[in-house]
Amino acid sequence: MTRQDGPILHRGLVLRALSGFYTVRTDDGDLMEARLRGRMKKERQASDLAVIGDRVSVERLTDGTGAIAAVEPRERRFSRRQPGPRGSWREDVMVANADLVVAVFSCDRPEPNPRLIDRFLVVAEYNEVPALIVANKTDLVSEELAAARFAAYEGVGYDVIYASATTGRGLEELRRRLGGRLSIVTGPSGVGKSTLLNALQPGLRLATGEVSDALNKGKHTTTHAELLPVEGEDGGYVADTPGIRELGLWQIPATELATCFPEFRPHLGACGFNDCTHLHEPRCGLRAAVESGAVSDDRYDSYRRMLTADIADG
Ligand SMILES: Nc1nc2c(ncn2[C@@H]2O[C@H](COP(=O)(O)OP(=O)(O)OP(=O)(O)O)[C@@H](O)[C@H]2O)c(=O)[nH]1
Ligand SMILES: [Mg+2]
Ligand SMILES: [Zn+2]
Repeated sequence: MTRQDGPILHRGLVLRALSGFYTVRTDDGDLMEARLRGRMKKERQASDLAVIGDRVSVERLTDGTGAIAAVEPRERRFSRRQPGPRGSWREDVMVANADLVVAVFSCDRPEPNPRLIDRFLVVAEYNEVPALIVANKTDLVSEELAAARFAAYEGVGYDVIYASATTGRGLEELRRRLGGRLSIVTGPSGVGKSTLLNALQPGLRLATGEVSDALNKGKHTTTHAELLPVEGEDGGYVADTPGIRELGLWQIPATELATCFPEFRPHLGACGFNDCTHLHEPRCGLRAAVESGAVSDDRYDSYRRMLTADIADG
């Protein structure tokens, strides 16, 4: 609580942000419904307004609601590129100050798409937020098939939790990872993000939805992102988020995009050109690594597609 010639300001955390209305949990533990002060709305760009995970200063008004007077600078953010009209795009900050991205995919129903997994990992790397993969619905497939779909990511250094919200597999490990952190749970629709969180904390009662039989896709049951307190002595917050259809990438230059694939890094110094795009230049260290099998064809293919798609729509 601070007094700055006038109103008493409480510090707090934005748990929910919905069309101009924010739910703020103050450091004293109160929940407050708040709006931005008029002056702030004018000063800040639309993309820059408060998002979940933001630390804010809020004034309590006489009717009990709050007015957000300031948003503290973000230490980190997890954001993607959102397409706008006529080829324009803007930054969509999904959560501020996240220190873990939990990328959930299912072993089946829906089947995981390796190109999309790689996009999630690249966005996490680009935002400099550590990523953890959850391979959910292991109850639907054999161990061999689950490993065939996810073991390659362990090979390049990501932790993979093999889980099932149905049998409880992997839940203790997931609980341990969430404690004391601000995490975002993200991934396609229907993979079981909300079901996993309900299994961890039954009191949450988050809405969940069947996967369509005809399309083998989720039905976008979760419609807005929300930070939920993590039970347990370590505390922490976890954001359940709506399923993502496409994950827009920034126009990441080739040299930077390649470093967003951690296993590429040791090979990049061997390229003949400093600004090698690793697509067609001679003496390319990355392509040599792909040819020798040190780097997987699949991951290189993801890199190539991300780079060329970005050039095409840029
Ligand atoms: N067999 C099986 N089904 C699961 C598991 N986890 C979730 N499901 C089912 O998958 C369907 C989708 O689950 P949700 O939790 O709604 O998925 P979501 O990822 O939150 O989806 P959106 O909110 O649409 O993004 C539901 O029918 C769940 O019962 C699991 O481990 N095994
Ligand atoms: Mg959901
Ligand atoms: Zn190269």
